[in-house]
Amino acid sequence: MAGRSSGRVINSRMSAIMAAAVLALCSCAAVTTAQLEMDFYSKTCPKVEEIVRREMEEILTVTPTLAGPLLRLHFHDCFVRGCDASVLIDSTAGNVAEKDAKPNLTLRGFGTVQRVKDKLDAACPATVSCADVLALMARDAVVLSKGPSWPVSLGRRDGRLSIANDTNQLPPPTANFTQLAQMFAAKGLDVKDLVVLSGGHTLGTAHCALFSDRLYNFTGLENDGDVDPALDSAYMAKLKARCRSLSDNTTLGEMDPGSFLTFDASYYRLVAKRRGIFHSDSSLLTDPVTRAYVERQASGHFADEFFRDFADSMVKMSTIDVLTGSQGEIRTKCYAINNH
Ligand code: HEM
Ligand SMILES: *[C@@H]1O[C@H](CO)[C@@H](O)[C@H](O)[C@H]1NC(C)=O
Ligand SMILES: *[C@@H]1O[C@H](CO)[C@@H](O)[C@H](O)[C@H]1NC(C)=O
Ligand SMILES: *[C@@H]1O[C@H](CO)[C@@H](O)[C@H](O)[C@H]1NC(C)=O
Ligand SMILES: *[C@@H]1O[C@H](CO)[C@@H](O)[C@H](O)[C@H]1NC(C)=O
Ligand SMILES: CC(=O)N[C@H]1CO[C@H](CO)[C@@H](O)[C@@H]1O
Repeated sequence: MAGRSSGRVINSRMSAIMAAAVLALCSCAAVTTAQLEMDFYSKTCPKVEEIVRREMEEILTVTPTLAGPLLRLHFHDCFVRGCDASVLIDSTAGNVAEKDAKPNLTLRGFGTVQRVKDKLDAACPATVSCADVLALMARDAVVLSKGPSWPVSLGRRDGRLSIANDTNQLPPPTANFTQLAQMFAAKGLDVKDLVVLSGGHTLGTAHCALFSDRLYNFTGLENDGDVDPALDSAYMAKLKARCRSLSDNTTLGEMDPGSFLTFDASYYRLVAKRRGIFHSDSSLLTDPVTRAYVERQASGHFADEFFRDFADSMVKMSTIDVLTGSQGEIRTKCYAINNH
């Protein structure tokens, strides 16, 4: 704790020095940067958190299965061009956006983000960014699924670019530990963040097509025996009964069967039993540090610790490369950049 807050003091001092240096060097007064703040909207939209929470309660009451997708949207946003709501932008005639890249095919919840944004704009027009809306909705999705809460500092600005190719910064489900650790490090997240945030897979569902290589085509042979040896064989039989072929791209499986709507530590029990759904999940057993964390959590006695860790890592993830100050814009429609 002490380390973190003194780090923040040093950071803000350094950014003050850097800002002074930038001002001295150029006349680029047009772009100013700032820190995110807890009370960023206290004067301009004091009820922002209340409004988001109330909408989220309604959304998840009607459609509880949206908790997972809304958490995942924030993850995909932050890993690609920073948490700037670029994940929400539609492609245009001249540009293929992130949404239309392969990893997007399975994203959901876009409509509810706009619904919350519209509610906020009715209360405080053109004030709250879509990026902040995503960060708040992800937090509330976890809270309302009985998971931990965390403070969401605000003041993110919305980006004006969304490029399909940039989604290659998202780890694929086939990733091994080395790739995962590298892709997280590239976003300023460490191996502990990796094992902790992977616990987000306690919520939601996955398409067979994203893990059926483990059942039928692990080495490219395309037959029933070509299976991932890292997957528990009893569990494999269950998954094969559900995902009947390599070409099935419509069937879904619960990632944490039996409690996929509840945020808890049971993900680690699954992974420890070699029942993680993706190769990326099972690869957490191949590194001694992440394996130790998985096994500790699998014991079921340290859920409070996982909750605190998840909150801390989400605070880190939700500030990756944010735009602030006069960077970017406050979008009106989350799915399109503003017309100037
Ligand atoms: C470690 C690297 C990660 C990989 C390789 C990965 C991969 C995936 C894949 C392939 C899906 C299935 C999507 C579908 O078939 O519909 C998925 C779902 C999901 N992921 Fe991850 N993910 C990772 C990290 C994270 C993180 C950091 C979070 C959030 C903290 C997260 C939250 C989720 C959630 C909640 C779902 C369920 C979405 C739904 O129900 O539609 N994932 N992930
Ligand atoms: C796509 O991204 C990769 C790596 O991030 C980069 O090397 C490549 O040049 C990009 N391709 C295009 C067409 O921009
Ligand atoms: C992890 O995957 C990368 C890319 O596919 C590969 O080059 C590397 O050898 C793999 N590492 C291990 C330890 O399997
Ligand atoms: C099976 O795996 C190979 C090698 O990874 C790949 O080229 C092929 O497209 C896969 N087949 C299917 C049907 O996905
Ligand atoms: C799913 O598979 C069907 C039939 O194989 C194919 O026509 C369709 O384009 C696929 N959909 C996606 C999203 O890949
Ligand atoms: C939700 C969403 O925008 N899905 C799009 C993902 O990309 C495909 C094309 O690759 C589109 O058809 C989907 O509409």
